[in-house]
Amino acid sequence: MAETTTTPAASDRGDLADVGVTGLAVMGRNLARNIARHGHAVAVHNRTSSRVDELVDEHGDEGDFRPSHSLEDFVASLAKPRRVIIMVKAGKATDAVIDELVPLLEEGDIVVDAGNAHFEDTRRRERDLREHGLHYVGTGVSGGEEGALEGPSIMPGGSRESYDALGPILEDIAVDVDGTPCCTYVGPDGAGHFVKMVHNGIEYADMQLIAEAYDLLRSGLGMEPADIAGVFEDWNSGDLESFLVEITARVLRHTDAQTGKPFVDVVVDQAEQKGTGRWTVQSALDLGIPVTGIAEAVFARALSGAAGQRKAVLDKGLAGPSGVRLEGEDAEGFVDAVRQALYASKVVAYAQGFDQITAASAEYGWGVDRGMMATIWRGGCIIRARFLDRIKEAYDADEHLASLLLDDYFASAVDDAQDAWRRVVSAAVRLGIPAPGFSSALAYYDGLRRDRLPASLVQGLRDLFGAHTYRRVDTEGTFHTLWGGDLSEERQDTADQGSHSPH
Ligand code: NBP
Repeated sequence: MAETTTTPAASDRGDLADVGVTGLAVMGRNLARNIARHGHAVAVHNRTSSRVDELVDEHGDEGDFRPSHSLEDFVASLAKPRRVIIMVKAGKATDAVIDELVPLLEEGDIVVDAGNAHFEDTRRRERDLREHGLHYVGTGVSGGEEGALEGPSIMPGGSRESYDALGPILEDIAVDVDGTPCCTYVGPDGAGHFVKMVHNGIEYADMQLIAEAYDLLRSGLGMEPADIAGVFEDWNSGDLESFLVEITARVLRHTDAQTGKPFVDVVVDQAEQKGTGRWTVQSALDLGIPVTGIAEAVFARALSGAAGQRKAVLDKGLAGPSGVRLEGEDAEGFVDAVRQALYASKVVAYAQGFDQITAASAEYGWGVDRGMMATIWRGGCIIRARFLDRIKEAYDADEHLASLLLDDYFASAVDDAQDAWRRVVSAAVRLGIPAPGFSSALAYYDGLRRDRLPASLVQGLRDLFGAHTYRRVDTEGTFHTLWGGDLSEERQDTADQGSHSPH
């Protein structure tokens, strides 16, 4: 990691701090330590003062910390333009801190929100602060508490000018992969938080696919968790090499000390969520981008959490295969087929996530460089993976690539995997093992490559019941058939589409 920065040392600037962090819970505290460890003087503040003292008491020897017990002192201790990183609970707390900060700042100062804000909140805050002559930098930070300390992946939005002043410090503290920091300017206003949100959505999809692979091996082949751990370890030395595959092996190998059972068998099977996956899907619905992998992952968590409903169904019993396993020829090579299905489904989930970034970038005028996003996700963050190098190469080769699935490498990787993928999805259906991620990814792939889709029938139905009109394959224009009359067709050049019922 580079130790150099364009920022003059604090001592050269009247002994003022280079940057400040307010909000010293687990993330802010570790981020401040990371900044200090890289030789930057960092002012630290927290609403509850004891956190400031704890940080300095426990880690004061790691670098140059400037503790403040009031926001006024905190702001006064910063060199200009002031760089203030807010690391508090996303939502109202962020607004509260901004409201307190703004009157203390001067034109040209930079306010960084490094929490997990919704990108629309970031857009609103950026607009508001711009009116005060302040730069507002909504920044995605990935990697959890360990990443914040050791080197996260950082996704800053906001003005280019603010990045010029802030980027060197952020690039210093970000993790470095092959000599490149996992931090780059993402784009104006909400771009950084948007990209972080989609990153989290992809993380949901990735984890769901991994969970399905585990379930298929366990329920379909009767393998034990420790043996499946070995399979994931093996997979981690190939194309699937990634942080999530690596930690899957660790979790599956873990035995509960109290009971001696596999750890996964003593954990309640209800996955929780903090909301960024749901936000990703909500945004995708608004943008009209099918992110089926992420959506299935969010819904699978919701289904797992529907405890009362699941118990009622279990008590009554619903018909379907259960406890059936693959045997003989059916079981042969199934482990490797699951590996291939996982890889192909993962390609689809990432392709969809990048489609969403593409659509939002066009909608909001962000100009996001997709290859650079793959680059800065290679380290620090939860979805770090070998695979991201391939995505970067794909966008480097064609910056206008319409879908990752069209890149030569991914097209042939999915082609190679598709027999296995179909075999795994068929087996899941036959055995009654839910594999929504695998099967929806395959359905998406098949939908995308179809010459004709049954959407033409949907259009016909919409025209019949709602006079929503349709276009023809052979003529320009918009048409409506007189379904209640003589079935003749009318051209509707000024068609009032959707005026009858909103379907
Ligand atoms: P939390 O999300 O638990 O927030 C606690 C911090 O917010 C404390 O410093 C607290 O001050 C402060 N705070 C609150 Br709550 N209300 C406040 C208010 N009205 N005014 C001023 N300060 C207020 O902390 P975290 O887990 O460190 O996460 C920080 C941000 O980073 C969040 O946005 C989170 O989503 C994001 N993030 C977290 C992770 C992770 O792995 N935890 C990963 C990536 C991003 P107090 O000490 O006085 O109560």
